[in-house]
Amino acid sequence: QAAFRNDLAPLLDLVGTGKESLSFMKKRIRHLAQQWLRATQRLEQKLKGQQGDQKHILIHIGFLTEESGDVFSPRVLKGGPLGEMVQWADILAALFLLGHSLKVTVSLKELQSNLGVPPGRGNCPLTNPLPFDLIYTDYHGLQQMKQHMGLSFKKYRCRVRVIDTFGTEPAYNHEEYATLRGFRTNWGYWNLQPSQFMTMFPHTPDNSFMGFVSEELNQTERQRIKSNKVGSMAVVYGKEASIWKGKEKFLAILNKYMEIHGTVYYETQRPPEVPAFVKNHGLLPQHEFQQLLRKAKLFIGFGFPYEGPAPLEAIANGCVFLQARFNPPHSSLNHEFFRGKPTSREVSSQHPYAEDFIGKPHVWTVDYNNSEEFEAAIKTILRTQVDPYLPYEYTCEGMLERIHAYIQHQDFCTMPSPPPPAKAQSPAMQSPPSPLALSPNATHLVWSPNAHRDPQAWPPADSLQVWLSEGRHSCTETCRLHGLVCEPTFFRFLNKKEVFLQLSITCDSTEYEMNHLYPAVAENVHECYLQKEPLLFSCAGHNTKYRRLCPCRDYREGQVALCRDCL
Ligand code: U2F
Repeated sequence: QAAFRNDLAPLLDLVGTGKESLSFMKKRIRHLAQQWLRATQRLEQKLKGQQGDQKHILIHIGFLTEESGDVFSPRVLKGGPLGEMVQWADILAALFLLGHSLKVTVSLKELQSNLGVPPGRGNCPLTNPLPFDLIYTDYHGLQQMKQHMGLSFKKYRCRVRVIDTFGTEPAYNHEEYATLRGFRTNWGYWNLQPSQFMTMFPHTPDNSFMGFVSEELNQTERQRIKSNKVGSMAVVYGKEASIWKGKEKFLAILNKYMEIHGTVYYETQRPPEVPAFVKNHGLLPQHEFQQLLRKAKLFIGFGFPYEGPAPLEAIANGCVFLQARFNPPHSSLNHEFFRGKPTSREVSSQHPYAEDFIGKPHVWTVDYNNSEEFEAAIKTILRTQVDPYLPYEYTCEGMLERIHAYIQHQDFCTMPSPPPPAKAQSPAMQSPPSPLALSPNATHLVWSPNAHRDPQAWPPADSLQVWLSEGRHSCTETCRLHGLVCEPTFFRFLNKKEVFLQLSITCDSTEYEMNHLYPAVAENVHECYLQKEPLLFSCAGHNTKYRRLCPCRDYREGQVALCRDCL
């Protein structure tokens, strides 16, 4: 049984020293400790003693190893990316508080010794069984494990969880398919279960949503912040000077209405990209940055960085976030930053989560090419009152609840057992045909009340609804349009010929093929297709030629990763 912990100090000793990135993470853990501890107590009460098993967990942060170049650590104090470190610090805190036994490694040598690879020996199977139930790592770490575990990598890869900021879609994960169909990637094809990849935001439901946390406010702090807001103060999103380049026009408009602040890193003098009328504080320690956000009315993004933590922190501290709409959307097909990333996701603004999951009055997404629209948005924001807001999934309790559910329920090592082969039974012994799992409900299918419900299945299958997509929509979008979320583990229930029939779809032919858009129907030619390769079941992806069969489910308010009965 995992006993929830009530002290984060011992975790700090596990994390190690000697890198700016590690100091940043420890500082963050220390600063958020009280908030984490309160959340752990709340979750403990909610679970009423059902804490589940304690796991032995290895956390190998590959991008911080010298062997992978460790390009981030030297940039921690220079305005470089911090989002990944924010997330790893929070993962460490959550796993530790949930009572698991942790080992943390940030070098190849430590990795080898923890895995049980004798020094100097590479690429051989492990001599002893792997001493960890779970390994959290990233793409760099995955590569290192593959190189040093020989054949054991294949055996144990079901225990791995890959922290993958922007996500990996199934079409890019399947080696043979990706190679044949040109889903090129810099990060390799790993043939993992797509839910083994864990993202920073709920990007594609094919992956698990890991997330991170933001600082939370109590009632008194909320009141204090509201009364101390400086109505005319704006903070620009961007700690590196390059982000400000070419933004003079917007800054000039903004300067007509607001006092502009920045937190841009500099060495000795103001970076030329930052105009003189901007009050630049230099890169601030994280908690001082939060203090600045508490005073500001507006947090404004100029298009980069994509999908970072700062807008959530700003909104949680009562700012309005103003950001650019991307038209056409940015993606790996048309934009350098995303090129080679294993996703075709279309990024419709600097922060699609803020746009889609939060929206107005907290988030304004406007066309920056249209100066009038930009200026009008600023004027309206100045007149708008907003309260601090943090979605539950980004609170400590929300993150603990989600990780706890994943650890107790996600099992990629035991495959669901296939139905017994019909031929093995004599006709007399054959059981009566089981009732169809799904039943029609005017526009879609729902789980049949009399169908067998596997009590072990997670998420529980009775939250399933099957909807048919329009050709222009992926299953992710189709489910969202119905107030639901795509649930890839349910594809197996609808990858059946009779489901087309139940949806009154005429199939002149039905083929099993490898295609990440299947099951689907090419309606005009009455051709139906089923999925031949379960690893290719994908919420992502659309093509006007097909209407897809989409497995959707409900979700808990503010916690999209979990269905209503998922705890
Ligand atoms: C994202 O990385 P970034 O580090 O650029 O993301 P930000 O949203 O700017 O913020 C990361 C943290 O930096 C902190 C702030 C955030 O939690 O509190 N910070 C600070 O400590 N001092 C300051 O003066 C200003 C901010 C994303 F997270 C990465 O995954 C991507 O690789 C990257 C590029 O898209 O963007």
